[in-house]
Amino acid sequence: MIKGIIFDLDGVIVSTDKYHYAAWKQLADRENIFFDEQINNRLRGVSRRESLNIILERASKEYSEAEINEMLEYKNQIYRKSLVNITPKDILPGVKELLNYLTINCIKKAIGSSSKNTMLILERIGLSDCFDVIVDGTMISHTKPDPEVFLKAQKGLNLANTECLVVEDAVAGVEASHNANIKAVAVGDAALHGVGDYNFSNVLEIKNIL
Ligand code: B16
Ligand code: MG
Repeated sequence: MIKGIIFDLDGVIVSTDKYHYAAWKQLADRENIFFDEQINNRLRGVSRRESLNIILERASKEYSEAEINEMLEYKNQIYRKSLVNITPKDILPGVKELLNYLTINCIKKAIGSSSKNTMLILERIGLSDCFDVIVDGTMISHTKPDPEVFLKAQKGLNLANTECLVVEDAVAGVEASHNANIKAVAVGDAALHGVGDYNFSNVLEIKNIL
């Protein structure tokens, strides 16, 4: 029986993925590195540093550690500026209704995100008090598909792996969930790839499997 749901943030609760893409695109253009939406799909769920490593696969020069840090900071500044535009209206369809349903039915809720901007985003969309447990990019050493973020969330919820469900939009995130031995509901890009134990177009469909 499912007693807790661990939500990924970006691409599940709110569509910040378009802002990540726009910021990375601006950096890639500045550096004359080819970058498109297809490559961007590989950045879903992985840390900022690992995302840059993927973009730099197409770079024609080697970058120093100082240059890499400057690029990470440049991208994050652009991204954080765009987060100012986010409001509760940006919460993805079905999410609020599902969260209310879980609260009414005493099913615990957690966030398991790779983002170091998680708290800022949750505050912008008015959901910072909505979760029993929040594990974000500031609290982990290994990025998805490593299971660390979900294992920490599961521990915080004080539930067995079989009592939890992860909701993810990233292929790397579904892999992380499986590496933690937790079943995954895939939405968005991960659902298009059919990698989840369940592949849904709207998170509200989760009600049917509880
Ligand atoms: P930040 P999630 C992830 O969030 C994003 O999907 C990924 O594109 C991003 O690189 C990562 O957070 C780190 O974000 O730069 O804000 O620390 O999907 O795990 O909620
Ligand atoms: Mg995501």
